[in-house]
Amino acid sequence: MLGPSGSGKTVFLSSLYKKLSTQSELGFFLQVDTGEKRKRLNNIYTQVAADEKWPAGTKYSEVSEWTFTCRVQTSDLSIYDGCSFTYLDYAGGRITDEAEEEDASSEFDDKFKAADALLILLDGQKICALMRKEKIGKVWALNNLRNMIDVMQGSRKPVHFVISKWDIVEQNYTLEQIRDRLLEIDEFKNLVKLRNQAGSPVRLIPVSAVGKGFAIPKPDGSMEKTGELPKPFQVEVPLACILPDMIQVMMKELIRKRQSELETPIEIKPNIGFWEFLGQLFANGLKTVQELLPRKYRFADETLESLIKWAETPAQQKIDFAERRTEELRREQAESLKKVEDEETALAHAIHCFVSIQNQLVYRFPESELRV
Ligand SMILES: Nc1nc2c(ncn2[C@@H]2O[C@H](COP(=O)(O)OP(=O)(O)OP(=O)(O)O)[C@@H](O)[C@H]2O)c(=O)[nH]1
Ligand SMILES: [Mg+2]
Repeated sequence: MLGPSGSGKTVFLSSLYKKLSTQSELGFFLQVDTGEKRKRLNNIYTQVAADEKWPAGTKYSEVSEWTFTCRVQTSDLSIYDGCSFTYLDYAGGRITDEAEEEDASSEFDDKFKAADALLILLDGQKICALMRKEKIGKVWALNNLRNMIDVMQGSRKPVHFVISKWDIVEQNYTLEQIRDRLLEIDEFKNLVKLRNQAGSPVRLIPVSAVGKGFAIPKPDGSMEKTGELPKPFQVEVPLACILPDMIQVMMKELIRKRQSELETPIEIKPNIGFWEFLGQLFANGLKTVQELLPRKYRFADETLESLIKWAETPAQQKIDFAERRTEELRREQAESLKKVEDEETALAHAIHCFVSIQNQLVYRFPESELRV
């Protein structure tokens, strides 16, 4: 997660954990790797929810890694691990501030290079300032946003933009208005364009760690708590988008490579199904694709198949059918839960849950998938 100071990384992390650490209708839950870390996250969240003050900004020397395991519980109460992911928390100044020479840490930069996916956190308050044409909004676009785009330029990894503090933003602006304004920024537009051309989805995902009515922005930029209880909004969505999108990128890459090896590339005709196309491209269809994928992405055929089907659905169609898909996906999710009996089937179920969450995003915010 790339985000400058004050953009909401630490609060988001605690709220994500709070929402996903207990069983819910989402179909999976998270466990953090150690008991100490669990207590730490619970304490941060308690401070967010109940204290007058917000947690302090993260210190420059504090770089922490949080490994979460995504787990599934079956009807006989057995629990299986589906997949795990690691979230990096750090002081946002590391991305934007000029470091003292001895401070410049290449170890930290290497962590970004090693990440499987990048999330760019856009500070909702700064976005509001940009919409109001205020100076801090312009500085944000010229400096913070620019720095973050620079970090991930040249990378082929999936990237999504996450808008923090949506509870504040939504009172004044729609996602459509914000998308249009961001696309006026050349660097932003170019990034989306390049990604689109490469067939890699880029999303704009609104989240709120605390939900509507929890805080009121003060003129000095601080947030006053109202005393309401927090209701985290869409904090699980960025996580749910990463894995399905990663597979999509990888599949496209495999196809591109294979096409370039062939003397006469195979055309994708509108009337030919994707499976037929794969069959023509790779002698043994899915089996060959499996062998070409890096080991950690060799999911069960069924899982891969449902992901590819979803990835190949044109964006407009996803929007048009989102409502109908909700029911269908819920059924598929219930079916995949029944089949859970080991780690592989737990992962398959987790992926079904992720696709359902992604579909919900498309339904609520059709403009979240960025296209230029
Ligand atoms: N209204 C609202 N305010 C939020 C939300 N999330 C964070 N904030 C505000 O933003 C401030 C900064 O959030 P942090 O999570 O500490 O920011 P950070 O990115 O970790 O900042 P550094 O640690 O300095 O890099 C908080 O103290 C809150 O005032 C949110 O979802 N809604
Ligand atoms: Mg922090």
